[in-house]
Amino acid sequence: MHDSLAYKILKEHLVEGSLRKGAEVGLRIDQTLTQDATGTMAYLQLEALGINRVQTELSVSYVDHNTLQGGFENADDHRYLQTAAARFGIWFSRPGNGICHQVHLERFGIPGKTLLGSDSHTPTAGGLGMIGIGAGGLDVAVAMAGGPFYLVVPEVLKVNLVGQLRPWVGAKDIILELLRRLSVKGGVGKIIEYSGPGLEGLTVPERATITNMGAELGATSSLFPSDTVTRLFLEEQGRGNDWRPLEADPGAVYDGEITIDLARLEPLTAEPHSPDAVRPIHEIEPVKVDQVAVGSCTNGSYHDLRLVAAVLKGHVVHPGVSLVVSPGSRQVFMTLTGEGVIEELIRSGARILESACGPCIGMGQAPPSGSVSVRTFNRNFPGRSGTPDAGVYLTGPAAAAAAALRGELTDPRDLGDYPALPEARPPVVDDRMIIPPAENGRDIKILRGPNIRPVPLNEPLPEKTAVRVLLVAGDNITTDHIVPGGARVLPLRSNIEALSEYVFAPLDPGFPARARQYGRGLIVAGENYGQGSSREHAALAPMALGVKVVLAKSFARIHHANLVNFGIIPLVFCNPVDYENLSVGDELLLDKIYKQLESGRISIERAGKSGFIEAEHGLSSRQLKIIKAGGLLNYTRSKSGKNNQAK
Ligand code: MIC
Ligand code: SF4
Repeated sequence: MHDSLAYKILKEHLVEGSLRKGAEVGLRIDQTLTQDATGTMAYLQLEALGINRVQTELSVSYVDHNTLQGGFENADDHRYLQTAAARFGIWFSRPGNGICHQVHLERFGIPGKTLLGSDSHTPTAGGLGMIGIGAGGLDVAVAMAGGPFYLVVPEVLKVNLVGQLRPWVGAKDIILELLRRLSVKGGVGKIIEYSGPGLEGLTVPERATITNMGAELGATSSLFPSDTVTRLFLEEQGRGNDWRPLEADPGAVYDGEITIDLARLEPLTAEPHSPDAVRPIHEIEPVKVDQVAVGSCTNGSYHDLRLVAAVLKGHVVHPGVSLVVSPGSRQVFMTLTGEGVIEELIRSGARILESACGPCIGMGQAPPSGSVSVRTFNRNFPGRSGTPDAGVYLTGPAAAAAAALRGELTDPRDLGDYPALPEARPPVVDDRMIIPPAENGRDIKILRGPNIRPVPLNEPLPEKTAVRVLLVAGDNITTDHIVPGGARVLPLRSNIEALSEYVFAPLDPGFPARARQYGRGLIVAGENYGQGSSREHAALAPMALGVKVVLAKSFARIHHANLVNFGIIPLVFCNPVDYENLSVGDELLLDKIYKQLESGRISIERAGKSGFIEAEHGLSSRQLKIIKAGGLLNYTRSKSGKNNQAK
């Protein structure tokens, strides 16, 4: 056999279909994770599936996104999640315990296993040699109920790392280099597998920085082998028994190969407003910086934060800069506290936040109007920081610290010698903020607040319908455009009706009113529609506004699956020039839809105009059944004979 590591793990988990590139397969999922912003919908749907206890080896519910409690909504959601976890046999990581991906890496990830998470950065776990995949909450609910996860078999791209990083250059620069070369679409339909002599020098948290941002490449997953570095990491976590060595077969066959010479990398940054707008920092004209934010699931590790502290040591941040630091987990926080690093950061003027996503998703710390924020995070989409006209630069921790010191975007090499860091301490392992599942949850009452509303269901697909064009959007539309984050909108994640008022708010605030006025609607979009997060709300909320079809040049994987799950037909232009001929308000007719869907192609008639728009869908027969039923919940319930409305 000449299998890549990715295919070896996939083969071990195959329950339906055969591992042929482009075919749909069903995979057994060993572990799941959810976070609070997507978790409430996931567990409402799990309830609707009518199971008693999760069927996975391990499922964890994290609270890390909606941690500012400006009203009752987020706190009610946390209480709902805690009681739902107890009811269904799920581990519960309490608010304050850290960001799901960081905590999962530390406490639960196991090489060779599969992890499905209702968060697009679930592939972070690939730093440990496991296949982590991001998905919508409903797919995760189905996996918790013991169902397979369906996936189009990806290609495997090998990234060969050679040479050694130079001082001041870090793991973030490796993944930014890949984004520079491949773009935010470059990983679509691919698993990225790292190998080569450069691996040895990368710790598990550094590897996790790289696998984390594979999501920004659009990749299905990213994967490192499980080697001695992995073993040492797990041993430090007191989990040496979870280790098993894993690597690709000798002579493994790949669909493509890229080599990165680590010794040639320089400190890089992604300029506003896309993670692939990457340039070497030293080539950029001076940029005044107003805010620096360190943390997130990309760079919130012990090593990242102590490097920032070491660079700042003995200085106070530039008077024009507000520096905010959020440790990725309580473990990171406590280890740094024991070493005195948190005190050093405070001395240097850092504002210490709790271990959570915080500013990364606009949950507080929105920067000033028209300002520049330098962040060690993974996304810099417009408006995501909470300030519509702010510009976010993504960097590694060294460059973030340099910007905090100098008040302008700075190549950290300009600071002189790399700081001497004391020997790293072992992590403080303390799981008391993680509540294990109850033996028997049957009698546990799930507590719901008034903002937690039933999941809306779609109508079954009609045979014939007229729809009107609601929006003509460009390329690379993100889920942050469709359903924005931020402290104002995120608390509405459990209430789709209220949330739908914000659909496309950053692009076109008139969208919800127009959708209601038009009735059934269609969205026209360019390439890579729905890139970014896994939030199924970006399908659910438009569905609630009557969107029936999205007609695009191409789709991002997770969003495409979410559209199908909620009965919205994702169609692709056969002839992309048709995109130019569509305008808001155009009326389109879809007739004999069932028959047309079976054929794989659909002709859409333009009311009052001659000629048809030809589109195709590439959906599997399983997906077609879901679309016809008006979504996966309807489909699953009709199969099991349960037809009452989801509660
Ligand atoms: C994100 O980084 O965009 C999020 C917030 O973590 C999302 C999940 C969500 O929208 O709740 C993601 O990446 O999937
Ligand atoms: Fe949280 Fe940001 Fe990571 Fe999303 S990308 S999980 S918001 S830290």
